[in-house]
Amino acid sequence: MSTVPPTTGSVSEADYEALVLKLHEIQAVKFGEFKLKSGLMSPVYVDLRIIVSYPQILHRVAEAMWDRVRETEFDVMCGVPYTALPIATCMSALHGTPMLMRRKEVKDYGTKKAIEGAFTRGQRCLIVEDLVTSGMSVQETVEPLEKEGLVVSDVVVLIDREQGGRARLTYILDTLVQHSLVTPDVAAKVRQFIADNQTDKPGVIPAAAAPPPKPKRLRYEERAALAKNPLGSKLFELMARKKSNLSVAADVATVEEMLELADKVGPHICVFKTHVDVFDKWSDEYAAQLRQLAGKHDFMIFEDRKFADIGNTVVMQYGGGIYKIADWSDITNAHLVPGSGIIDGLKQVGLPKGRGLLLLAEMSSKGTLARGEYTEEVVAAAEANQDFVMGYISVSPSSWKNGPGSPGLIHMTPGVQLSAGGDALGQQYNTPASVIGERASDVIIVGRGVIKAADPAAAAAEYRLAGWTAYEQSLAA
Ligand code: 5BU
Repeated sequence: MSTVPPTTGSVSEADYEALVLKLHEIQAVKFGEFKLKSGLMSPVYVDLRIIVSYPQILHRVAEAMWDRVRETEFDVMCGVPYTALPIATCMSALHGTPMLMRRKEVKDYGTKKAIEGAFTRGQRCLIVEDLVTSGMSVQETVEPLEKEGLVVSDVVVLIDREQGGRARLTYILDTLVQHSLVTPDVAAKVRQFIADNQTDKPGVIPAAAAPPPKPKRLRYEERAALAKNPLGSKLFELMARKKSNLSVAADVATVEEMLELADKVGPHICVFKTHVDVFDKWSDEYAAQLRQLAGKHDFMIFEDRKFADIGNTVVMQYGGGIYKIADWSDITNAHLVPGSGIIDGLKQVGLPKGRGLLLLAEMSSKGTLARGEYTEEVVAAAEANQDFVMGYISVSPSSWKNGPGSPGLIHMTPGVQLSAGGDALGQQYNTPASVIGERASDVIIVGRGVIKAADPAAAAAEYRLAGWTAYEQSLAA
């Protein structure tokens, strides 16, 4: 009995069988004694480079692979150089999904780009590979893509040497034996070889198949116990108690509008975010009124001040001036551009008052420089200062080198609307499902999606449900 790869779409079992026969005919699959790159002697050799000379076979291969991913969601695709490049190009041209290319050697002149093509950070990328043996070349492609902020969602592979794939080597073997193109002796030898070198990988393998498996997502209440900053711990508890991971950004012009908004959306949010310097006026009295609403509706206040100066200056900016932010705002945030002195300065003022700090690890805006090694430095600083740093402003923590990091640190993500897109000044939006589910953030920060709605309370309820559903679903995944 042959092991038939399950079909879901337009490519039938007969099509697969015909494709195997064609691959054998053009010697893309050969039997004999071959030395693999790893040094291992193999009774079978697969070399798909030849398919560029057979456009009809290339077309069939592309369609067979597309068939495997038609249910998968991705925005762009990238072929692993070199053999899978024509396959990916063909899939792209046939189905209208844009393609990217990874340079094998990054040139030290010219544009120095590791990834060629048009893309935006946070887009989901499908990797196309012809043959997987160890996963090494896939991993070499995943890394530069993730460095550019792309989210590698899946990898589609034509032939998986190590079995378990939908287009398994064993399937190829069975088909060829049936057609008397391979003798049972050779087939037995190859089967033994596969059995001796077996691992289990499906035809569409998650990108995480090469790196270690993702740890299971913890509930907010479990994370409350792991947070080292007391306010961070309280925020996780509040979110679990209130069943909300929504923060509303109160970017309105007057204090009256801000207070009215806080009263309206208060029941639905965990955090109310302000830019105090956009309001028409400010006083201790308004601060007290906002705090009173925070108590009434059980939310925290986050002044999105984005401090960015030396320690000595931020001490004055945070604790003093007209705004006296540390007196009324539970949470504030800072860039790490000045170095870790900024954390020390803010900590001096905020820690005795029970406040918490978010470090800006990434930003939602187009062309942000907060990425790559900078983000890694921010992560190291946050991990090292967990007494005061409660978490991050982040966009795609799931694509960071070590994922979202310590579970006691919270991730809050701006640039959220119910449909993806952006504004005319570089803001980029992702959906709640993408931010919480795929990007592994914890809190969605929504401004105009709520405040510009005809009914901000109803809009907040809708975002709250979307954010919470995404969280519940990611726990179950
Ligand atoms: P919007 O109306 O949902 O686009 O508002 C987003 C809010 O989040 C707004 O107050 C910004 O200042 C804030 N924000 C952001 O959009 N992107 C960032 O990277 C950071 C803050 Br940090």
